[in-house]
Amino acid sequence: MPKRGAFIVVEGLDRSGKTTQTSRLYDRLSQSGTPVKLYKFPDRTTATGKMIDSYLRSQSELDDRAIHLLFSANRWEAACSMIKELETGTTIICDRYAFSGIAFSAAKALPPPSSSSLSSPDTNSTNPSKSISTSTLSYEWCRAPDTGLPAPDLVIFLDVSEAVAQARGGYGQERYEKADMQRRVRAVFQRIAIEFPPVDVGRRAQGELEGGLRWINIDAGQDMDKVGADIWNCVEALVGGVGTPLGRLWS
Ligand code: Z5A
Repeated sequence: MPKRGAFIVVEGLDRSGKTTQTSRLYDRLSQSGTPVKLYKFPDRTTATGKMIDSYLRSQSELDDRAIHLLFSANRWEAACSMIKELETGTTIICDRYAFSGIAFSAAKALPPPSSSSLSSPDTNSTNPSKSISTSTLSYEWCRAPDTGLPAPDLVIFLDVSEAVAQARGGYGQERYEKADMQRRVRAVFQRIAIEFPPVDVGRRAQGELEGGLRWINIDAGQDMDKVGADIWNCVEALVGGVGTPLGRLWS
């Protein structure tokens, strides 16, 4: 049976270098002759994407649940094409995906974090799951609309401290680009990551990364080339194709 394409998602906080690294990875794969497609969510060009864009620029107001469902719909719009591409051997690289959807929406229901406990990349510094699950915009509620979407083989989380992110130009003008919101988002990403088996950056033998979603944290505070090299270490084994069937998120 021919192998399908690999599905690789890059997640991270603001200014962690997602766009830089997904485009570098895309270039590297296409130059080497690997069939590859780059997605970025939200896709602001579609009908739902235009509503999302207007909300993010604070040009319109929407209920927190309505915007959450629009972000999810924006992914579902692309899901059929993504599945076809993966099944016909194209590798997909994706700049943000459903994990951002949960992180940014569930973060709204978190109590204000203390900067000392949440600004470092130390994943053991908080236990956000309790407060998330008792809130009205609960973690489970936020996860539900994306259940059944194509599941990535690998999620690369670009981990960057608040100080480093700020040094890269600070936060922009959009709705979520504020230090307090970014700290809450980090806490929810930490909650999401514990659902998946951890993998070391150096672990890259084919087969070890197949058969279910893997989550890898990469220190995105390093220089761009080193971050790119760490990412390549993780994805190299997958780019020849994946022998296991495409999974579905949380199903
Ligand atoms: N959102 C949501 O609420 N729900 C959802 O379901 C989804 C998203 C999918 C979309 O923003 C917003 O929507 C986002 C989450 C929310 N809100 N926030 N915050 P977006 O996708 O349009 O923008 P972004 O993802 O936030 O991009 P970004 O933070 O602006 O940047 P980035 O892609 O992570 O980084 P970059 O553009 O590659 O790099 C930023 C700068 O740092 C740039 O000058 C680079 O040259 C520099 N850089 C990058 N890497 C390095 C290194 N290693 N060293 C030094 N400098 C570097």
